[in-house]
Amino acid sequence: MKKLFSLASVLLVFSIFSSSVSANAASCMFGHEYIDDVCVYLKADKTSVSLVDLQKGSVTLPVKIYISDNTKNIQSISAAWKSSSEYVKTKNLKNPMFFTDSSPINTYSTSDGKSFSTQMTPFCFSYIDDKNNLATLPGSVFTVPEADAATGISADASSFIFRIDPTTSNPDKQIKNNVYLGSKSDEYMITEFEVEFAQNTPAGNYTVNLIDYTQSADGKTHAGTTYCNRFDKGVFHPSLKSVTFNVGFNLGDIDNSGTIDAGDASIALSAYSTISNGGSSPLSDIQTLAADTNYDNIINAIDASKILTYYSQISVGQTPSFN
Ligand SMILES: [Ca+2]
Ligand SMILES: [Ca+2]
Repeated sequence: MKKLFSLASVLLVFSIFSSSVSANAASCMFGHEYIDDVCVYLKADKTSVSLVDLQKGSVTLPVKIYISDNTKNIQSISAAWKSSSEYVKTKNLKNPMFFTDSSPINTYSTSDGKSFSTQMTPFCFSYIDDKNNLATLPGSVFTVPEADAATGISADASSFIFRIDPTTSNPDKQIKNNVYLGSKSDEYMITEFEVEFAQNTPAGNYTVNLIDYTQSADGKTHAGTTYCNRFDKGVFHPSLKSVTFNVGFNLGDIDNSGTIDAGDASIALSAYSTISNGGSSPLSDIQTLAADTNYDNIINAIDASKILTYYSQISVGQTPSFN
């Protein structure tokens, strides 16, 4: 691990995160490291869009951003994402810390049995104070573009930064060992946005990708999804997990019966057998999309196995996902 303790870099990191969102792009000029201890991922409860629904107009689905963090040393995190499809727009990014005097006070409980009240959206970088109210770690959320002052929402969703304020009076407690809301870092999201599918979206797979670190042609670097910790001031690259939506079919439900079960696994295996013996695929284009559960454009035993696993998890009351 490269240690970057020079005063210059320390000051530079501080000034960048203290100034503005757009300046964050410059933070990549010093020290980058890819590690697996942190994963930033996108998750949607609903990942399929029916063509019947699209006939009535555009369809919007919520997406949440989570962080799985084994380091507990994160001081700031930036995430950026995009869809490469002209039919898919990301919008309505929420600042989870935003509320107004008229925002309702809601009560929630964590998986470890604590309850709390808040006018904010419960999110991972927050904690329950001694009055059982939700409080945020001393820090700020920056959304790009800037959130509307009246709603806390950015109309176009493309990226955000959450930064824990390093000037807090009690930085050790807050930063050296981040206490996430709930029992783990991803019990609660960082924040959320929406994905809108245009009315004329054709059947197919559509991925909203978290953007990794990129380097431009002129050699200047740009931050994508990165984080900094409090100790060596490097910029780290978490592993990323994007989310794929299925338009016009339900992944795994090859026979379009409305359920994913052993029959679908059997169809995938049978198609694989036919294809591998030199025959042409018995599956329609839509069925092929539904059968390719790992998105590698091949229908084989892996897909059948994933469908069976999904079915067995559903059967015992779990909520599995192919994503
Ligand atoms: Ca089925
Ligand atoms: Ca496959």
